[in-house]
Amino acid sequence: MTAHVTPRQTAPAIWAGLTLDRPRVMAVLNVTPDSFSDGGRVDAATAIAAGLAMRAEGADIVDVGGESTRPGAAPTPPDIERARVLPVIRALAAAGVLVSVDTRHAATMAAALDAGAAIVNDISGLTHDPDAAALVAARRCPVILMHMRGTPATMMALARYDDVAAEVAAELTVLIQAAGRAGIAHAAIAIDPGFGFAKHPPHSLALLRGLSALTALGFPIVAGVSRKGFIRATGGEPDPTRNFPGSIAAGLFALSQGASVLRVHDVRETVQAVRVWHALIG
Ligand code: HH2
Repeated sequence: MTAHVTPRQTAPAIWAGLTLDRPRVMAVLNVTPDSFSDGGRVDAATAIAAGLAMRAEGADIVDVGGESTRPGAAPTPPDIERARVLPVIRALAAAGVLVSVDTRHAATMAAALDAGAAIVNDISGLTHDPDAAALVAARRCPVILMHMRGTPATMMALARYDDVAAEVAAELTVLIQAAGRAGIAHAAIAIDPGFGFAKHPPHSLALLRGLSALTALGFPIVAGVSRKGFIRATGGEPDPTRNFPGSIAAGLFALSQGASVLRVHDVRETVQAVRVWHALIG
């Protein structure tokens, strides 16, 4: 992989209207029956109440998703995905919540933006749907480009790296360049290492350790370490819902390595930890 963009010395001070002078917390709101860590929330009223509670607990962004992307997951038809997420996005946005939509499908992105979502979060880095990049460019919305290889169904067979941080940085660079060619402004872009996506636990650990390879690209970094398999494997707690201690250990480490946004399930606890961490680093 030889492509590269000219590194910017520092990430921008503002992304998605949020100043990045302090860490930001993105709350995970899965409206799915089968997400690995918190599935089973498909009822709109329950999901809306959960999203409002996350905002009250201090979340800066609520990330609404209607398709589980756990390893081996079967794809969700986009019309079912939309039926799950749109009522939730509409209600949260109407209540003033900054909403991102976690989707790989351009039609879902468009409908979610129409319903009031402000940010597109695409685990495929705008590669899954050929219409996605043009849509994001036309809407001029902030976007999270996440790294993975293959699809959730195939990704773990593609988890082979010599230098995971360098290879992820190079592959993210290709995504950034494609987004730029589609007309997406650099200021709209945040990048995400994609912990657990086409990465076995040792890869995720090495990637987190080597996060500076990504910060060197000069884009805000979103880190989704919460309840991921490498936390469960490393900390020895198989129950995803009991993985906050390991998740926050990795989350604070990610912040110290230059991440700007933590994508998390345990909002209240994370907000408290991040505030203390931020006060200490001054
Ligand atoms: N992880 C998941 C889903 N979307 N988006 C970004 N930007 N970064 C991530 O690390 C990320 C993501 C998977 O976690 P979760 O939503 O909890 O589970 P599931 O895919 O089973 O719904």
